[in-house]
Amino acid sequence: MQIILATSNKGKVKEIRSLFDGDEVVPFVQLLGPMEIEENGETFAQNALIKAKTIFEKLGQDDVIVVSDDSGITVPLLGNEPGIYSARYAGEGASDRDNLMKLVKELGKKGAKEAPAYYTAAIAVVTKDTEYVMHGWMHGKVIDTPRGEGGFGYDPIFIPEGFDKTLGELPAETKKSLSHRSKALGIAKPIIEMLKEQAK
Ligand code: ITT
Repeated sequence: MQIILATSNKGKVKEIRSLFDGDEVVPFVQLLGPMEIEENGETFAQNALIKAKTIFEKLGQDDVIVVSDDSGITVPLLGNEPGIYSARYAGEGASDRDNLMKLVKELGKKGAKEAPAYYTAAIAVVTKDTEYVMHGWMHGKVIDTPRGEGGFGYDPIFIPEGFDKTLGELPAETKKSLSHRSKALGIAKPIIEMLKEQAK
């Protein structure tokens, strides 16, 4: 059974692929072309399900497993912003850099050079018969000066708990061993294996 990724985010595709050795994992754009999906849910879980179910329906095939990821960063000092709005914190169509700089600006308004923060990932798994959502979290802090080029999104200002470097500076393998996405996918993988077995 083919696993289709319901995401257009290249950073996510790279990380998710690195966690699925051997499995055939195909980003939906390769089959359907570019597509905007309206994410009007109120939680990460709702938005992950919206994305996976939309792609499942558009594909119109029963023999696929669709996997989606809705994720973001939450900063309690900023009233839990940007949370589910992480991709559009600086406005619709904002780039990763715009969003990161908006967060830096908001920290500045509070007179903070750093603040506790955490990433959340909701991974949805959808087939013709079932749907699942798994969550993972990574705690740490955000800082007011971007450092490093690795990762994507807010990674250059995020320092995971127990480290003194940002995810922009740390090796991809370190992020893989700690991340919200890896944790949620760690639960999703055996479920996907079970669904594949059931389909045989
Ligand atoms: P899809 O909906 O196509 O999956 P998206 O980028 O719009 O792509 P989201 O709506 O889930 O995805 O938004 C996630 C936002 O949170 C986005 O701005 C990311 O940069 C940020 N984000 C999520 N996980 C991250 C991570 O591991 N490292 C850095 N930033 C992350």
